[in-house]
Amino acid sequence: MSVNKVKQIWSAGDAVVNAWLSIPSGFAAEVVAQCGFDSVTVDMQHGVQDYISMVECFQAMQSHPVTPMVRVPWNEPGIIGKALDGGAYGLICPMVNTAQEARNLVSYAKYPPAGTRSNGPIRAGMYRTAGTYQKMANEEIVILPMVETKTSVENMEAILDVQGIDGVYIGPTDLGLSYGLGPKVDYTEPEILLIYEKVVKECNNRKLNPGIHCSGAEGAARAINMGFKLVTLSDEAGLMSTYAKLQVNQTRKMISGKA
Ligand code: 3PY
Ligand code: MG
Repeated sequence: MSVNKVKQIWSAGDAVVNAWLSIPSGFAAEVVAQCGFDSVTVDMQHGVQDYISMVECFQAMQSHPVTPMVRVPWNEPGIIGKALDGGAYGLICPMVNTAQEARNLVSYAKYPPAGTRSNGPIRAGMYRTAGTYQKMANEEIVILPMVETKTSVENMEAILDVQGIDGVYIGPTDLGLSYGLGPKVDYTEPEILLIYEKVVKECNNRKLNPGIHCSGAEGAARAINMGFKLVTLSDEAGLMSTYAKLQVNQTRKMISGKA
């Protein structure tokens, strides 16, 4: 059986509920990691995260049953190898537009002969006894290129045919922008839903796992019902600000007698 909870959930045919960390704080990661998520992703692209804060977030979530994942800032071998060395067991990569870019991503993330990742799992190696990490990393690390442009939709089948990916991850706001819509997260526009249906169908045909960024329970449940196998529920900054605003507004209404 896989040691990666995300892969275990997929093997059982179920959907992964993923958290998203924008705040560069081990304590924020610790709070989120005990909320019942299956995986927790540190966002190094748009989150206020750097390499050290990513490592601190991974350390903080280690005693909780979640898969540590990262969204790297770009499809670039230096940061991909370094993020994996820091302990990521899942890799989400933005703006993968072609099959060649997906092949590059796989190559950066896997040790030879499957890829070109350089050896040195400084922290990831400590998850297991010395020398065993490299033997299982190629199989265990989840690789999800992001489909988030018109070009990537046009190349979707070729991208999904690339050996070594575990699925794709939809970035709805970038995708919408490239179609002249939005930006927003939980689209219900038919033209975008048709794309989602195609992603799910083509992934199913190849036993791959489609993932998508959502803004909360409603969009996430809708995505899972459509067949998505990994959903992100906003980021912790979004969840915090939504709940804080709700409480502030409720308090003000109550004291002015309008509640
Ligand atoms: C997008 O919506 O474009 C994303 O990348 C989600 O984080
Ligand atoms: Mg994006």
